[in-house]
Amino acid sequence: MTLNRRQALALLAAGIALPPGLAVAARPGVTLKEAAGRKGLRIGNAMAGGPNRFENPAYRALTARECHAIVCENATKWTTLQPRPGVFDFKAADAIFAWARKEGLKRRGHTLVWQEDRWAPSWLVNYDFGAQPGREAERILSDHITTVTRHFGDDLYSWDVMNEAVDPATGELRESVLTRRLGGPVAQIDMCFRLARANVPRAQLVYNDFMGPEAGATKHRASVLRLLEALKSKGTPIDALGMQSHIGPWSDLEAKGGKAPFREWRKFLDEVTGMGYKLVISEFDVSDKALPGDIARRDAGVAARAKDYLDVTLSYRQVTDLFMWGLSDNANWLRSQKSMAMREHGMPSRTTAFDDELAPKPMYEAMIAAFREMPPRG
Ligand code: 9MR
Repeated sequence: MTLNRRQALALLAAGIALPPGLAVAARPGVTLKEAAGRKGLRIGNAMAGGPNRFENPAYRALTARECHAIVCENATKWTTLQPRPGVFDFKAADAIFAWARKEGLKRRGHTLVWQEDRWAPSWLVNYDFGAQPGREAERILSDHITTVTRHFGDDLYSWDVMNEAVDPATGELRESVLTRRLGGPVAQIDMCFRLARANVPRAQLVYNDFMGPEAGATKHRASVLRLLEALKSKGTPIDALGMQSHIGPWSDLEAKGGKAPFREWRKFLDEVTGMGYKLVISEFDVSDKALPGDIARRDAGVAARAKDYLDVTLSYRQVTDLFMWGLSDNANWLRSQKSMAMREHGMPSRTTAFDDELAPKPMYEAMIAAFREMPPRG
């Protein structure tokens, strides 16, 4: 017989000694890292500052136990690294990466540029580009990418170079404070990748976006394909597409039933891999919005969504990495998102593989099952 950690702690708290021979399931039988590693898939987690995250030794230990790699959730964004023009601050990122190195975890960067002005530093959005705006924009972009990539050098094996360049509502490429001065989005995106390649020639360079399998993302997927094609014809040095994989709620998929609605997703992945790109699941979590409030049913729904998505997506051997956007429910961004997490029951969201006590949930079992069933990576 096995007790879970919570049951064992409850017995101990009640002063009841654990009977001899009774194992405490301090950890599940197999870790995500072991199960995925057997098939050549690298598992990662996004690490951010804060009490439920980097400041919690148990959460750090869970990450080291379950993962091969980490990415900084926020500490390597432009807003953090260059909060004022020409002033760089690497403190937060360096601390997270130093810990990861000590634990033997590999490290990746997110994101050199986040295209939407809303997520760019306000100094950049309000910048006076002067009499030669193109030249000044190029200087600023080059200074940021060069300084940041050189600071980390070969310590990071992979970088999101460009994040979310497509407007999902219109399917158009976003214009930004930089694209308008640098000959449009395609020219500016090309420039970002070339700057990255020139400075960290050994790093994997990734275009990262949140297009998903749902019907509502048809324009988004089409636009990402057009962008990847345009960049390929320019010879832009991109190695992989990052599929953020903030999945669910999929009312449109679930209403139709079964896995058939993944047809469009497969077509998309066929096209991306047909162009020679690798794939990275870069920010995995599962929204529990629109699932029942009852915890057992909600956890089962989240696990089922995870399994359906991973079965299809991991059937592509080109997926080399799977990064979770937080390992536990209280370390996931959806917990504080009123519009995207399930709030109508007034209950905290449950969107990841581990609960607030860091005990594994059905989504964790679903991930292990998906890893067992997927084909080995090349
Ligand atoms: O999870 C991140 C959250 O903590 C930040 O406040 C937010 C803004 O920097 O970014 C979140 O992460 C986003 C990621 O960088 C890009 N894809 C979408 C992620 C969730 O919004």
